[in-house]
Amino acid sequence: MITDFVGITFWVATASMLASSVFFFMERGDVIKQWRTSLIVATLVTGVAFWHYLFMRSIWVDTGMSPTSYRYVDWIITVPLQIVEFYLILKAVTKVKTSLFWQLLLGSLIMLVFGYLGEANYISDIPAFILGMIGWIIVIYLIFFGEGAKTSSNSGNSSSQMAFNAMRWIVLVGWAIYPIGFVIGNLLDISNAASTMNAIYNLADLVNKTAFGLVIWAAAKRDSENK
Ligand SMILES: *C/C=C(C)/C=C/C=C(C)/C=C/C1=C(C)CCCC1(C)C
Repeated sequence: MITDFVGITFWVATASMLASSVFFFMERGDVIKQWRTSLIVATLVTGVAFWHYLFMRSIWVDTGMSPTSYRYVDWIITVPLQIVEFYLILKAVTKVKTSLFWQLLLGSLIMLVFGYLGEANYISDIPAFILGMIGWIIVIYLIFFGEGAKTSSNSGNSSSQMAFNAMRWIVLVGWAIYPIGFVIGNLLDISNAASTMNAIYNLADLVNKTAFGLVIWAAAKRDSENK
């Protein structure tokens, strides 16, 4: 239905996830070997999201309810894959401690598990939100000040540093769209809270999955041309 604005955002996100997947997959052959896995993982991120968006969209259009479980199942797969990307783009050019990967993973899982427990009403929204924020802050700390930041600045590869830098700003600014959606959908008492929250989450996924992959693609191309 054309009057269902939120339904349209689900539709656009579905199409974009498919288009991005095809693009990243096709481009993988056009970059040097070290970057290929990163492009394949970018394909997996948008591909897994495409799959979930097919279901999320029909739940929204058919029932008018938030597809909370599908959304969190999608995030619990795609966010760790993006964490893998941070690790891979460093590993493509330098030595990285595997503990960095586990710490990033732990932070992102704390964020998502508490977000879900709040949205699915297993625990109250405010503690869920605060604990979720702590998980996100752990990730931000690691990539801006901790082990991740150190490894990137010591890598001596400008393409990898460019990608790392753009990706961490996506995690700071792009990821900030999600807690805004959570607050609007769960903490504020406004009308159309569920619609607004879903439109915001859909926009956030577009930025954070497609743009995130594009940044990796751009760095991979640049590094391949320099070789
Ligand atoms: C592809 C999907 C992505 C990148 C999903 C990211 C999700 C978040 C950054 C969620 C963040 C949240 C908080 C920081 C606080 C608690 C509520 C959440 C789970 C919405």
